[in-house]
Amino acid sequence: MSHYPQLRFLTSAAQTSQLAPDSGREVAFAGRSNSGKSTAINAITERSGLARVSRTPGRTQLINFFELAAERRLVDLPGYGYARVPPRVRIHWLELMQEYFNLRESLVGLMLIVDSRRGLGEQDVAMLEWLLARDREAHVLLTKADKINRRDATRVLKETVEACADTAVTAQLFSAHTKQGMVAAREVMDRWLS
Ligand SMILES: Nc1nc2c(ncn2[C@@H]2O[C@H](COP(=O)(O)OP(=O)(O)O)[C@@H](O)[C@H]2O)c(=O)[nH]1
Ligand SMILES: [Mg+2]
Repeated sequence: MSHYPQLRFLTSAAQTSQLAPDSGREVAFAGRSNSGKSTAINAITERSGLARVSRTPGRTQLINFFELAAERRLVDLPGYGYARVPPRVRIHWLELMQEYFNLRESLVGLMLIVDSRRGLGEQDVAMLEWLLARDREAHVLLTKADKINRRDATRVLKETVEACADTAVTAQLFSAHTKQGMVAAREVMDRWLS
């Protein structure tokens, strides 16, 4: 049983004219390709097939909208940072993201998905800066925490928190495999949506 019994796919947008109606509240998930974004969405919603876990990262350039409840949405933003993406796809991604962040009134917060083995990268920081410029909330999920030891986990969390020190951005460790941090992540999302 999902934590969101009414959860359903709404629509996909390849351009901003195709976005779901901009009413109510929505939380967006963003991150590098292969950071574990789809896996995190599936874990948090307890719907294994909702967002597709990909073996060929970087292919989808779509914004996917899911309805959690009436006027409450989860938004799966296209991943970034994949090396083998042609320049025109990269430019399309940039334009789509900038338009989305600039336009979206219903966007309340961003879940930034970061592989705990890599830590925050340049593009991740750019995403956070877009959000903060729009006065929205942001929370970093340091994923795949099951793949690193406790010492490295403590270090990457500390580094992330320090990098966000002058902002309201929060961060936590997360593992879809062990469910570490799953309830905490959902609480952040539910707080933003309420
Ligand atoms: N060990 C481990 N692997 C994970 C975890 N989350 C994702 N992965 C793996 O990382 C790869 C990329 O995951 P995916 O969700 O498709 O990433 P996305 O491209 O960001 O949507 C897949 O092989 C997942 O099985 C996790 O918490 N632990
Ligand atoms: Mg994905």
